Amino acid sequence: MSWNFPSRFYFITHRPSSENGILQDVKEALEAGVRIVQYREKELSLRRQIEEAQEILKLCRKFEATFIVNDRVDLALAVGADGVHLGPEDMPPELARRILGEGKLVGVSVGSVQEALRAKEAGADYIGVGPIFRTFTKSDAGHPIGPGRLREVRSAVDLPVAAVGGITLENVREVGDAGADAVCAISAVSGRDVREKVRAFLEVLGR
Ligand code: TZP
Ligand code: MG
Repeated sequence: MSWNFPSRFYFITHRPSSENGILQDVKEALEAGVRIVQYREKELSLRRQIEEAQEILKLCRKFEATFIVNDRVDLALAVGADGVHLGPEDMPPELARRILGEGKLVGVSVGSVQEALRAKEAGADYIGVGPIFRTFTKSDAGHPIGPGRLREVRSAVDLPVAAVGGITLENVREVGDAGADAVCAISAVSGRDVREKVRAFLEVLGR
């Protein structure tokens, strides 16, 4: 394993619950100490996504943070992002790798040991594991797998692991103890006071 998350909180944008706008949210997360940001946009036109992603990339560069684009390999390449994050409905990771080359990061969502092994085989640089707990943020997230399954995935696959789904300040320690290298939390940090909420997570996680 050569690459690992540059911060233990992995920030994901979420327009529906943002009160101050995505750019402000990203800025606050970076100010709190986040060094990996994912642009996850399910509403805007591709043209608007390109414009917004370019702005987020500028912010990430200023803080020397890694910038990942969710779902779209073309958008990631077009704006010069550091990588993509792909789920089961997106481009297969092998094909994304063929397009992006070795110099970009490919993250893959998994929910089981088998899927994690497949992601490793496909050349993933990291895996997003979840949903750990019940989530209302992603309607098709599937059944919660729990910290136990997270631990199994962690010990079966030698890849950096980001845990996602229903993670809060109350349960994040348990998630860290189960072996997550980083955590993603959307509802627990979105809305207002993003900086303070993210900072509280980083305090528990230690970086
Ligand atoms: N992938 C799996 S669950 C999820 C994503 C993007 C949503 C996480 O949001 P929340 O609010 O932290 O449960
Ligand atoms: Mg996707």
